[in-house]
Amino acid sequence: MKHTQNTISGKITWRSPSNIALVKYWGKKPIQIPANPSLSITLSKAFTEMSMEFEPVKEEPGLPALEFLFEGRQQEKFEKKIAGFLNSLYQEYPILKEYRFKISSSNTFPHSTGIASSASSMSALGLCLADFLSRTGRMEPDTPAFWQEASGLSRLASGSACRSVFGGFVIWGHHPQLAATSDKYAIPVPFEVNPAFREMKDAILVVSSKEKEVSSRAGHSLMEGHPYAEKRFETALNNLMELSRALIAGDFDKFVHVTESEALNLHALMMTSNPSYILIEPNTINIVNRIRRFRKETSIPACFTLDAGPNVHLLYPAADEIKVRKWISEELLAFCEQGRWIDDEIGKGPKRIN
Ligand code: 2P0
Repeated sequence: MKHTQNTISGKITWRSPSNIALVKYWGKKPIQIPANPSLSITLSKAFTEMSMEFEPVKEEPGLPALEFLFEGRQQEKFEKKIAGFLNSLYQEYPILKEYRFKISSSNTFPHSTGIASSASSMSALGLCLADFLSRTGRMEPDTPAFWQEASGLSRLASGSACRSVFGGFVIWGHHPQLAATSDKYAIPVPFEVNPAFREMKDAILVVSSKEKEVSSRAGHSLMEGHPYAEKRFETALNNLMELSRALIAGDFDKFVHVTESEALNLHALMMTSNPSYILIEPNTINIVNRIRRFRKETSIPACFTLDAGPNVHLLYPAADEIKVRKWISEELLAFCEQGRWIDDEIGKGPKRIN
Protein backbone atom coordinates (compact mmCIF):
# COMPACT_ATOMS: atom_id res chain seq x y z
CA MET A 1 0.00 0.00 0.00
CA LYS A 2 1.16 3.49 -0.75
CA HIS A 3 1.77 5.07 2.57
CA THR A 4 0.68 8.65 3.10
CA GLN A 5 -0.33 10.61 6.14
CA ASN A 6 -3.93 9.76 5.21
CA THR A 7 -4.37 6.56 7.09
CA ILE A 8 -7.50 7.44 8.98
CA SER A 9 -10.69 5.43 8.92
CA GLY A 10 -14.15 6.49 9.97
CA LYS A 11 -17.83 6.88 9.20
CA ILE A 12 -19.74 9.85 7.85
CA THR A 13 -23.54 10.13 7.77
CA TRP A 14 -25.66 12.73 6.00
CA ARG A 15 -29.37 13.22 5.61
CA SER A 16 -30.13 15.02 2.36
CA PRO A 17 -33.52 16.03 0.95
CA SER A 18 -35.01 15.91 -2.50
CA ASN A 19 -35.84 19.12 -4.37
CA ILE A 20 -38.36 20.22 -6.96
CA ALA A 21 -37.38 22.60 -9.76
CA LEU A 22 -39.68 25.55 -10.47
CA VAL A 23 -37.55 26.73 -13.41
CA LYS A 24 -36.45 23.49 -15.01
CA TYR A 25 -33.04 22.13 -16.00
CA TRP A 26 -33.63 20.33 -19.28
CA GLY A 27 -30.69 19.90 -21.61
CA LYS A 28 -26.99 19.83 -20.79
CA LYS A 29 -23.46 20.06 -22.12
CA PRO A 30 -20.45 17.96 -21.12
CA ILE A 31 -19.61 17.52 -18.31
CA GLN A 32 -22.89 18.06 -16.46
CA ILE A 33 -23.11 21.73 -17.42
CA PRO A 34 -26.75 22.84 -17.65
CA ALA A 35 -28.03 24.37 -20.88
CA ASN A 36 -29.85 26.95 -18.73
CA PRO A 37 -29.99 27.90 -15.04
CA SER A 38 -32.69 26.36 -12.84
CA LEU A 39 -34.38 27.42 -9.60
CA SER A 40 -35.72 24.92 -7.07
CA ILE A 41 -37.29 24.45 -3.67
CA THR A 42 -35.49 22.08 -1.35
CA LEU A 43 -37.94 19.72 0.33
CA SER A 44 -37.99 18.48 3.88
CA LYS A 45 -39.58 15.09 4.45
CA ALA A 46 -38.50 13.28 1.30
CA PHE A 47 -34.85 12.59 2.06
CA THR A 48 -32.04 10.05 1.80
CA GLU A 49 -29.93 9.04 4.75
CA MET A 50 -26.50 7.83 3.69
CA SER A 51 -23.55 6.52 5.69
CA MET A 52 -20.10 6.17 4.24
CA GLU A 53 -17.51 4.09 6.07
CA PHE A 54 -13.97 4.47 4.85
CA GLU A 55 -10.64 2.83 5.54
CA PRO A 56 -7.28 2.79 3.78
CA VAL A 57 -6.96 0.16 1.05
CA LYS A 58 -5.08 -2.87 2.35
CA GLU A 59 -3.23 -5.35 0.20
CA GLU A 60 -5.99 -7.90 0.27
CA PRO A 61 -6.69 -9.18 -3.20
CA GLY A 62 -10.33 -9.49 -4.14
CA LEU A 63 -11.55 -6.90 -1.68
CA PRO A 64 -13.68 -4.45 -3.65
CA ALA A 65 -12.96 -0.72 -3.27
CA LEU A 66 -16.67 -0.10 -2.88
CA GLU A 67 -19.58 -1.87 -1.29
CA PHE A 68 -23.05 -0.35 -1.63
CA LEU A 69 -26.12 -1.30 0.35
CA PHE A 70 -29.58 0.10 -0.31
CA GLU A 71 -31.99 -0.37 2.57
CA GLY A 72 -29.70 -3.02 4.00
CA ARG A 73 -29.34 -5.05 0.80
CA GLN A 74 -26.54 -5.22 -1.70
CA GLN A 75 -27.53 -3.37 -4.87
CA GLU A 76 -25.33 -4.27 -7.80
CA LYS A 77 -26.81 -1.77 -10.25
CA PHE A 78 -26.25 1.24 -7.97
CA GLU A 79 -22.92 -0.14 -6.80
CA LYS A 80 -21.67 -0.19 -10.39
CA LYS A 81 -22.99 3.31 -11.01
CA ILE A 82 -21.31 4.73 -7.91
CA ALA A 83 -18.07 2.82 -8.59
CA GLY A 84 -18.03 4.38 -12.07
CA PHE A 85 -18.66 7.79 -10.57
CA LEU A 86 -15.81 7.41 -8.05
CA ASN A 87 -13.57 6.26 -10.87
CA SER A 88 -14.37 9.39 -12.84
CA LEU A 89 -13.15 11.45 -9.85
CA TYR A 90 -9.75 9.74 -9.46
CA GLN A 91 -7.87 12.24 -11.55
CA GLU A 92 -9.05 15.25 -9.59
CA TYR A 93 -9.12 13.52 -6.21
CA PRO A 94 -6.37 10.84 -6.31
CA ILE A 95 -6.80 10.24 -2.58
CA LEU A 96 -10.02 8.35 -3.34
CA LYS A 97 -7.90 5.54 -4.79
CA GLU A 98 -6.23 5.00 -1.46
CA TYR A 99 -9.43 4.16 0.39
CA ARG A 100 -12.18 1.60 0.33
CA PHE A 101 -15.74 2.67 1.01
CA LYS A 102 -18.84 1.00 2.33
CA ILE A 103 -21.92 3.07 1.59
CA SER A 104 -25.36 2.36 3.08
CA SER A 105 -28.33 4.35 1.88
CA SER A 106 -32.05 4.49 2.60
CA ASN A 107 -34.91 6.81 1.67
CA THR A 108 -37.81 8.10 3.74
CA PHE A 109 -40.10 7.86 0.77
CA PRO A 110 -40.97 4.43 -0.55
CA HIS A 111 -39.34 3.84 -3.94
CA SER A 112 -42.67 2.53 -5.19
CA THR A 113 -44.03 6.09 -5.23
CA GLY A 114 -42.15 7.06 -8.36
CA ILE A 115 -40.58 10.05 -6.58
CA ALA A 116 -37.20 10.73 -8.13
CA SER A 117 -34.54 9.76 -5.65
CA SER A 118 -31.44 10.81 -7.56
CA ALA A 119 -31.49 14.37 -6.16
CA SER A 120 -31.57 13.25 -2.53
CA SER A 121 -29.29 10.22 -2.90
CA MET A 122 -26.67 11.85 -5.11
CA SER A 123 -26.54 14.97 -2.93
CA ALA A 124 -26.08 12.73 0.12
CA LEU A 125 -23.19 11.10 -1.75
CA GLY A 126 -21.70 14.49 -2.69
CA LEU A 127 -21.89 15.58 0.95
CA CYS A 128 -20.32 12.35 2.25
CA LEU A 129 -17.49 12.71 -0.27
CA ALA A 130 -16.90 16.38 0.54
CA ASP A 131 -16.83 15.45 4.23
CA PHE A 132 -14.35 12.66 3.52
CA LEU A 133 -12.17 15.10 1.54
CA SER A 134 -12.27 17.64 4.34
CA ARG A 135 -11.27 14.97 6.89
CA THR A 136 -8.30 14.04 4.71
CA GLY A 137 -7.17 17.65 4.55
CA ARG A 138 -8.50 19.05 1.28
CA MET A 139 -10.56 21.85 2.86
CA GLU A 140 -12.03 23.01 6.16
CA PRO A 141 -15.45 21.50 6.93
CA ASP A 142 -18.56 23.68 6.71
CA THR A 143 -16.82 26.60 5.00
CA PRO A 144 -18.15 28.11 1.76
CA ALA A 145 -15.49 26.04 -0.04
CA PHE A 146 -16.90 22.88 1.57
CA TRP A 147 -20.48 23.54 0.46
CA GLN A 148 -19.31 24.49 -3.01
CA GLU A 149 -17.34 21.27 -3.34
CA ALA A 150 -20.27 19.21 -1.98
CA SER A 151 -22.60 20.80 -4.52
CA GLY A 152 -20.09 20.38 -7.35
CA LEU A 153 -19.57 16.70 -6.55
CA SER A 154 -23.34 16.16 -6.32
CA ARG A 155 -23.74 17.83 -9.72
CA LEU A 156 -21.27 15.43 -11.29
CA ALA A 157 -23.29 12.51 -9.89
CA SER A 158 -26.65 13.95 -11.03
CA GLY A 159 -27.35 17.50 -12.14
CA SER A 160 -30.45 18.25 -10.09
CA ALA A 161 -28.74 16.85 -6.95
CA CYS A 162 -26.42 19.87 -6.65
CA ARG A 163 -29.42 22.03 -5.68
CA SER A 164 -30.32 19.79 -2.68
CA VAL A 165 -27.10 20.77 -0.87
CA PHE A 166 -28.78 24.03 0.22
CA GLY A 167 -32.11 24.74 1.92
CA GLY A 168 -34.90 27.04 0.78
CA PHE A 169 -34.88 28.43 -2.77
CA VAL A 170 -31.77 27.49 -4.74
CA ILE A 171 -30.28 28.38 -8.13
CA TRP A 172 -27.94 26.22 -10.19
CA GLY A 173 -26.49 27.51 -13.45
CA HIS A 174 -24.99 30.79 -14.56
CA HIS A 175 -27.43 33.63 -15.17
CA PRO A 176 -25.89 36.77 -16.70
CA GLN A 177 -28.02 38.99 -14.45
CA LEU A 178 -27.19 37.15 -11.21
CA ALA A 179 -23.49 37.54 -10.55
CA ALA A 180 -22.89 34.80 -7.97
CA THR A 181 -24.52 32.01 -10.00
CA SER A 182 -22.42 29.21 -11.46
CA ASP A 183 -22.74 26.26 -13.83
CA LYS A 184 -20.49 24.21 -11.55
CA TYR A 185 -22.43 24.35 -8.29
CA ALA A 186 -25.68 25.65 -6.82
CA ILE A 187 -26.15 28.56 -4.42
CA PRO A 188 -29.04 29.70 -2.21
CA VAL A 189 -30.90 32.43 -4.11
CA PRO A 190 -28.72 35.57 -3.95
CA PHE A 191 -31.55 37.80 -2.72
CA GLU A 192 -33.95 38.14 0.21
CA VAL A 193 -37.08 36.02 -0.30
CA ASN A 194 -40.31 37.74 0.73
CA PRO A 195 -41.67 36.26 4.00
CA ALA A 196 -44.86 35.30 2.11
CA PHE A 197 -42.85 32.54 0.37
CA ARG A 198 -40.81 31.28 3.29
CA GLU A 199 -43.32 28.66 4.38
CA MET A 200 -44.47 26.81 1.32
CA LYS A 201 -46.08 23.39 1.29
CA ASP A 202 -45.62 20.77 -1.44
CA ALA A 203 -48.24 18.03 -1.61
CA ILE A 204 -46.75 15.37 -3.89
CA LEU A 205 -49.74 13.67 -5.52
CA VAL A 206 -48.73 10.22 -6.72
CA VAL A 207 -50.57 9.61 -10.00
CA SER A 208 -48.42 6.62 -10.91
CA SER A 209 -45.47 4.85 -9.33
CA LYS A 210 -44.51 2.95 -12.49
CA GLU A 211 -40.94 3.38 -13.65
CA LYS A 212 -40.94 5.93 -16.45
CA GLU A 213 -40.31 4.78 -19.99
CA VAL A 214 -37.78 7.45 -20.92
CA SER A 215 -35.06 8.30 -18.41
CA SER A 216 -34.09 11.89 -17.61
CA ARG A 217 -30.66 11.17 -19.04
CA ALA A 218 -32.28 10.31 -22.40
CA GLY A 219 -34.60 13.32 -22.07
CA HIS A 220 -31.67 15.70 -21.58
CA SER A 221 -29.90 14.34 -24.64
CA LEU A 222 -33.04 14.77 -26.78
CA MET A 223 -32.62 18.53 -26.27
CA GLU A 224 -29.60 18.37 -28.58
CA GLY A 225 -30.93 19.44 -31.94
CA HIS A 226 -34.44 19.92 -30.52
CA PRO A 227 -36.33 22.30 -32.83
CA TYR A 228 -37.33 24.53 -29.88
CA ALA A 229 -34.04 24.33 -27.94
CA GLU A 230 -32.83 27.90 -28.46
CA LYS A 231 -36.20 29.40 -27.60
CA ARG A 232 -36.46 27.14 -24.55
CA PHE A 233 -33.10 28.23 -23.13
CA GLU A 234 -33.99 31.89 -23.68
CA THR A 235 -37.41 31.35 -22.01
CA ALA A 236 -35.76 29.72 -19.00
CA LEU A 237 -33.43 32.72 -18.53
CA ASN A 238 -36.41 35.08 -18.60
CA ASN A 239 -38.53 32.86 -16.35
CA LEU A 240 -35.75 32.66 -13.79
CA MET A 241 -35.64 36.46 -13.55
CA GLU A 242 -39.44 36.71 -13.44
CA LEU A 243 -39.63 34.15 -10.67
CA SER A 244 -36.84 35.87 -8.74
CA ARG A 245 -38.76 39.14 -8.93
CA ALA A 246 -41.92 37.38 -7.73
CA LEU A 247 -40.04 35.84 -4.78
CA ILE A 248 -38.61 39.22 -3.79
CA ALA A 249 -41.91 41.08 -4.12
CA GLY A 250 -44.16 38.38 -2.61
CA ASP A 251 -46.09 38.30 -5.90
CA PHE A 252 -48.09 35.07 -5.93
CA ASP A 253 -49.78 35.75 -9.29
CA LYS A 254 -46.43 35.94 -11.02
CA PHE A 255 -45.12 32.93 -9.06
CA VAL A 256 -48.09 30.81 -10.14
CA HIS A 257 -47.85 31.94 -13.75
CA VAL A 258 -44.13 31.20 -14.13
CA THR A 259 -44.20 27.93 -12.17
CA GLU A 260 -47.08 26.39 -14.14
CA SER A 261 -45.71 27.62 -17.42
CA GLU A 262 -42.32 26.00 -16.71
CA ALA A 263 -43.96 22.66 -15.86
CA LEU A 264 -45.98 22.65 -19.09
CA ASN A 265 -42.95 23.82 -21.09
CA LEU A 266 -40.94 20.83 -19.82
CA HIS A 267 -43.58 18.33 -20.91
CA ALA A 268 -44.15 20.16 -24.20
CA LEU A 269 -40.43 19.69 -24.91
CA MET A 270 -40.81 15.95 -24.35
CA MET A 271 -43.84 15.81 -26.62
CA THR A 272 -41.96 17.64 -29.39
CA SER A 273 -38.65 15.72 -29.12
CA ASN A 274 -37.58 13.37 -31.85
CA PRO A 275 -38.61 10.71 -30.96
CA SER A 276 -41.45 12.27 -28.99
CA TYR A 277 -42.78 10.85 -25.77
CA ILE A 278 -45.44 11.56 -23.15
CA LEU A 279 -44.90 11.11 -19.42
CA ILE A 280 -48.08 12.73 -18.10
CA GLU A 281 -51.22 10.62 -17.66
CA PRO A 282 -54.94 11.40 -17.80
CA ASN A 283 -55.03 11.85 -14.02
CA THR A 284 -52.17 14.36 -14.22
CA ILE A 285 -54.45 16.53 -16.37
CA ASN A 286 -57.44 15.86 -14.10
CA ILE A 287 -55.47 17.17 -11.13
CA VAL A 288 -54.02 20.15 -13.06
CA ASN A 289 -57.51 21.23 -14.14
CA ARG A 290 -58.85 20.94 -10.62
CA ILE A 291 -55.97 22.97 -9.20
CA ARG A 292 -56.73 25.77 -11.65
CA ARG A 293 -60.43 25.65 -10.83
CA PHE A 294 -59.78 25.65 -7.06
CA ARG A 295 -57.50 28.68 -7.43
CA LYS A 296 -60.15 30.56 -9.36
CA GLU A 297 -62.93 29.71 -6.92
CA THR A 298 -61.05 30.32 -3.66
CA SER A 299 -58.32 32.83 -4.62
CA ILE A 300 -55.87 30.60 -2.71
CA PRO A 301 -52.62 30.75 -4.73
CA ALA A 302 -52.22 26.97 -5.07
CA CYS A 303 -50.39 25.90 -8.22
CA PHE A 304 -48.79 22.84 -9.76
CA THR A 305 -45.42 21.84 -11.01
CA LEU A 306 -44.33 18.58 -12.60
CA ASP A 307 -41.10 16.63 -12.51
CA ALA A 308 -40.09 14.34 -15.36
CA GLY A 309 -43.05 12.05 -14.66
CA PRO A 310 -46.83 11.97 -14.17
CA ASN A 311 -46.92 12.97 -10.48
CA VAL A 312 -48.13 16.42 -9.52
CA HIS A 313 -46.44 18.71 -6.99
CA LEU A 314 -49.13 20.96 -5.54
CA LEU A 315 -47.47 24.09 -4.10
CA TYR A 316 -49.31 26.40 -1.73
CA PRO A 317 -48.65 28.75 1.21
CA ALA A 318 -48.58 27.06 4.62
CA ALA A 319 -51.14 29.63 5.84
CA ASP A 320 -53.79 27.90 3.67
CA GLU A 321 -52.97 24.41 4.88
CA ILE A 322 -56.28 23.52 6.55
CA LYS A 323 -58.43 24.42 3.55
CA VAL A 324 -56.05 22.87 1.03
CA ARG A 325 -55.67 19.58 2.92
CA LYS A 326 -59.46 19.21 3.11
CA TRP A 327 -59.73 19.79 -0.62
CA ILE A 328 -56.89 17.33 -1.35
CA SER A 329 -58.72 14.60 0.59
CA GLU A 330 -62.14 15.37 -0.85
CA GLU A 331 -61.22 15.96 -4.48
CA LEU A 332 -57.66 15.14 -5.50
CA LEU A 333 -56.87 11.81 -3.88
CA ALA A 334 -59.39 10.12 -6.15
CA PHE A 335 -56.88 10.68 -8.99
CA CYS A 336 -53.90 9.32 -7.05
CA GLU A 337 -52.70 5.75 -7.23
CA GLN A 338 -54.21 4.07 -4.17
CA GLY A 339 -54.87 7.54 -2.77
CA ARG A 340 -51.15 8.06 -2.24
CA TRP A 341 -49.56 11.43 -1.56
CA ILE A 342 -46.63 12.87 0.37
CA ASP A 343 -47.23 15.88 2.61
CA ASP A 344 -43.96 17.77 2.18
CA GLU A 345 -42.79 21.37 2.54
CA ILE A 346 -39.86 23.68 1.95
CA GLY A 347 -36.90 22.57 4.06
CA LYS A 348 -33.68 23.84 5.56
CA GLY A 349 -31.35 21.56 3.63
CA PRO A 350 -29.09 18.61 4.49
CA LYS A 351 -27.95 17.64 7.94
CA ARG A 352 -24.85 15.85 9.17
CA ILE A 353 -25.76 13.03 11.54
CA ASN A 354 -23.23 12.09 14.19
C1 2P0 B 1 -34.88 19.45 -12.88
N1 2P0 B 1 -35.16 17.27 -13.98
O1 2P0 B 1 -34.52 20.63 -13.04
C2 2P0 B 1 -35.27 18.69 -14.13
C3 2P0 B 1 -36.70 18.93 -14.45
C4 2P0 B 1 -36.39 16.58 -14.15
C5 2P0 B 1 -37.33 17.59 -14.65
O2 2P0 B 1 -32.99 17.37 -13.63
O3 2P0 B 1 -28.65 13.33 -16.04
O4 2P0 B 1 -31.64 13.30 -12.71
O5 2P0 B 1 -28.55 13.05 -13.55
O6 2P0 B 1 -28.09 15.29 -14.60
O7 2P0 B 1 -30.86 15.71 -12.65
C6 2P0 B 1 -33.83 15.20 -13.79
O8 2P0 B 1 -32.59 14.92 -14.32
O9 2P0 B 1 -30.37 14.32 -14.66
C7 2P0 B 1 -33.96 16.67 -13.79
P1 2P0 B 1 -28.82 13.99 -14.71
P2 2P0 B 1 -31.32 14.55 -13.45
O10 2P0 B 1 -34.97 18.92 -11.77
